[in-house]
Amino acid sequence: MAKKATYDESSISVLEGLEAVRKRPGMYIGSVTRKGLNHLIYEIVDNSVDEHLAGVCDTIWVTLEKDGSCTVEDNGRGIPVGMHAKGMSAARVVFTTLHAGGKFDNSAYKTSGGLHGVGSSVVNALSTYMDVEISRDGYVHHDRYERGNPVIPLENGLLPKIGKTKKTGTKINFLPDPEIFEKTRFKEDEVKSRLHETAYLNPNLTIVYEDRRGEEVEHLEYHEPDGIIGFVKDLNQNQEVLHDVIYLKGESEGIVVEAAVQYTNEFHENILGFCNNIYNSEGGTHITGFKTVFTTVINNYARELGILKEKDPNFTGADVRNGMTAVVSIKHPDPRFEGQTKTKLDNQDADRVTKKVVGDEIVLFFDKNLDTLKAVISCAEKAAKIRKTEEKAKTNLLSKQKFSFDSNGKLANCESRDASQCEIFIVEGDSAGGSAKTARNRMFQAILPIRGKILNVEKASIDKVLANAEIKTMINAFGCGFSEGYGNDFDITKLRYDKIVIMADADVDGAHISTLLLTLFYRFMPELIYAGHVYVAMPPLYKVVPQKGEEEYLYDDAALEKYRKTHANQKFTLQRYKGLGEMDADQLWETTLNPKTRMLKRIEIEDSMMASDMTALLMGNDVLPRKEFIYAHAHDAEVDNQA
Ligand code: 0RA
Repeated sequence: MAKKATYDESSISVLEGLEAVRKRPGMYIGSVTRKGLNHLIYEIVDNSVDEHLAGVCDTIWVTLEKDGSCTVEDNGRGIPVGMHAKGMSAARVVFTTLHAGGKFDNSAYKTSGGLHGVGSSVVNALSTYMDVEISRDGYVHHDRYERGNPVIPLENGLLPKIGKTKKTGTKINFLPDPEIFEKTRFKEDEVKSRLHETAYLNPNLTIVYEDRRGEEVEHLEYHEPDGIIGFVKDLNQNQEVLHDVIYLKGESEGIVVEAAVQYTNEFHENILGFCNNIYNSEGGTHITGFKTVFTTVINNYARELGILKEKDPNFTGADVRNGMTAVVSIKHPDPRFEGQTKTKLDNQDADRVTKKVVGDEIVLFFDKNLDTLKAVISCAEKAAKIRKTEEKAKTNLLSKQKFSFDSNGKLANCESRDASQCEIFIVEGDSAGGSAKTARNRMFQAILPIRGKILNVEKASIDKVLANAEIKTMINAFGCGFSEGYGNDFDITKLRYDKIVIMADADVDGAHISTLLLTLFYRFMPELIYAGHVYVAMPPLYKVVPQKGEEEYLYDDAALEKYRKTHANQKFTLQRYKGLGEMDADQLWETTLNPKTRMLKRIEIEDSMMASDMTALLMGNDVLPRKEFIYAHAHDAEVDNQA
């Protein structure tokens, strides 16, 4: 599979380990989708962050280059270049050996992040080329690899020197290999969000980001001296906050625990966990410890203050976390992770220590800050009240309407009950809904027309949301229930459709409807989005029929512009579609329903930082950013190639 690069006899052939990485890249970086692609950058940046944690590096430069490569440079000590026991420069050993708990596992190479330079060899194996410049001991040392193979001859086992310097540091430039990755364009929003996160977690670090790929260079500097306090403030920036950020820090059993907490008057929680500065998207023992102790402490106070009477049941954990935004960051000498993606912390001592540190510190804090305590308890009271209403509404909803497709008048369901084949289209407007019902393949395509604007779930209370006829119909049709911060009854295995497709016009109203639906899904059925079941249909704006040649659908004005240029001397008729309602059944089938010819964009949420930004956007009162979001986001998402 790997093409052999041409290289000189004195160089070392690809080590078996790197071949293994190329054969099963997913095992080393999670996936070969764009998520895995961005991961290459983080692997390299994390090594530089380790150098920062060792106290010898204060700036990291990350540049997305014009040729599609990425450069990561730091002003640390520089990777050691001297002779290694393996008989070659230590730097080359770092880039060509997999460090799965092996040779480098000694204290000289180990800092709090783990093994130093780990991951560099994986990135090397998956890059068309990797170019390395190490400034150390007065010289710039150079090395270069192609698909993991060294292509520079060593000089007495050492790297050639290509210049003199007084500085120290490491500069790594690599180009992801299109033989490995489905897409090789780094996704800038996700990279920026991750780098910003890294800056919050390392308050003394500056990260300079530059994107040189476009016509204009984008230059940003991330420096967050307030650390995780600033992180929480920024997560809450568009929300009404109820108090200043609470900051806690302590140490026990050699584990340092740090947390920042702030409540808003929103009906949801957002708790992010980090271990050794790495984000744990699935949480883990530090997060469960944090949640447990918070619940205990708040219930204790509520009883002490007489807010909960003897006969009252305790607040649930979800009640207590209603409105909470928190960042929990621990430093652990020996982190262990569970799960496929290794993003869930597994150390039992992290649970115990987080409970102890947060428990002790939060009591010290609340004893001195009664107003904040009362604000927090009143959030829990509000949540408990809503939870009770919700429990009632849910019982009604499920008992009266359980899986009763026919009673949902408007839903034209499909015949197949094989969920993996089925699709449901949520169509704006009755007339488009009517055409869609005629046009569809009734075997596997269901149509649910919705009228006008559904309720904005961010603004409405839960009982109102559940009373809304269209929302009820949707929840019933999908079949998996819904979840909210107050108990999770969502069961994705019951989902009746593999694809949930939002079908709205390509205008402002259409964008608004899409936004409202996405908000609904994100709030009440987020797993649908995370598992990639939610799509937006992309109906074309134009159809061109040339006198000779094939007719074509064009999806935006840019495409039309391009068509006009490339068909300058040809005659063609142009049809503009004003909306879905204007297409006849055949056109609708061809452009938005037929899996062979339609364009669908999958909605993706890369990480909680982005998700949180997204919520702010969706919740905010400004219409423009929301509209921009929908268009920008749909643009970034994957095109679903069915054919
Ligand atoms: C091994 C040992 C030392 C530093 C590094 C590796 C190192 C690795 C990377 C990866 C990116 N930037 C880096 N900077 C340094 C310690 C060297 C010493 O003690 O001088």
